[in-house]
Amino acid sequence: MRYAAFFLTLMLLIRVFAACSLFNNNTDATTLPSETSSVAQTTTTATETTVETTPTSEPTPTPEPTSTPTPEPTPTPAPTPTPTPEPTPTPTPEPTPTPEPTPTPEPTPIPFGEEPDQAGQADLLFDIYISRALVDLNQDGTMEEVEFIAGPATSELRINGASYTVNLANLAQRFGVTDVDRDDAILELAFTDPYAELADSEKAYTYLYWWSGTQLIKMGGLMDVKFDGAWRSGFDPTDHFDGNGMTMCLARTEELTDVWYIGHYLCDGSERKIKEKSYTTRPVYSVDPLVLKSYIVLLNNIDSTYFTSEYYVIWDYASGYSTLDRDYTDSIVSFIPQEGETLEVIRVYGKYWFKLQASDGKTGWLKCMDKKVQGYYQVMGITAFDIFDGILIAG
Ligand SMILES: [Ca+2]
Ligand SMILES: [Ca+2]
Repeated sequence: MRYAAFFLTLMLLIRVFAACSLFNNNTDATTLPSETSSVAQTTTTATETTVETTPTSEPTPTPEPTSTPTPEPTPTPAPTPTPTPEPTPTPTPEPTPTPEPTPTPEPTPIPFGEEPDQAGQADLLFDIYISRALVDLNQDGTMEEVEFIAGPATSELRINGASYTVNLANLAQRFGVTDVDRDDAILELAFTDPYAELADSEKAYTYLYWWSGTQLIKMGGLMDVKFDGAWRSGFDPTDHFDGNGMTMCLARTEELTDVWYIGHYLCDGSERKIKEKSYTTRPVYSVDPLVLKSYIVLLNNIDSTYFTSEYYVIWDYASGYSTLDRDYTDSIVSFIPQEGETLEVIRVYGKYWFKLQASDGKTGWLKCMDKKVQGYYQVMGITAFDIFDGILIAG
């Protein structure tokens, strides 16, 4: 069998060789493919039948390399953009101003007025001068030249050269300019007593004046208002002026007994005289107590109506009021303190009204003018001395 196969193969090779030669020499190629084809078919058949082919083992596929997963890169955080600082603008240097030529100094006129000692506070004017002030007294926009010359009997005030007499003796060579009421077009002049060592019973005064344009008009005196010499350091104008028309100063009443208090005053009338405006206030110094010689009706209210004739029954010792209990009260009567009781002045209302307090705290008002207790004086003809012991008579 092996020889036969070899022989057949050899024969086949020969035929193939011969066919190739024929093909090379034959120009007519039309018939050859079919022959070649049949030979090829034959050969193929033979090969299939005779050749055991050792199956070629397929190459072992190269294992794909296990790919190590590339770690995903950790995203780098985007850097926060640093803001670019804005450039500081370089200031354009301003041109150095050309210095103005120094004017030839004119001779400075000597001012008429002094630089005042400004004793006022906030918007309260109180300027203190020794002798000369340049000030707009009538607030018309034009300054007045004011000159003050203190004298032993009277003093002189000159305003724009016109002379006025200040009819006060022994004033200090010093004066103030103030504004009692900011709402009127007037400034006031204040002349004052000279500094001195005073006894307790002596009080220095300051006197207010104003200028009408043609006249120098006196308004009145203010007790214990003083700003000359060593008094200046203790002087506070706000204690005495509120700038709204009111002046305030120490006051004294001796209508019943000796009582000191702070009085309030307003400008009154065309001449603007200061006039007391009554209000209820405490005495500033302690008042010696009064002792009743007989009972007295004290009132609930400050009201002068009760001294008219229709109320006379209240003040008549022969009336029913004399029989009422001490603690009796009605719309008019506060209480009826009795003989021997001690009463203290705890309030005043102006010069004439006094609020008295008994030792048990009960209080009531009476009116007294020139030691005449109102009501009792009109009806009974008696005075404060007939009703009270302990009235202090100022020396
Ligand atoms: Ca003026
Ligand atoms: Ca004024």
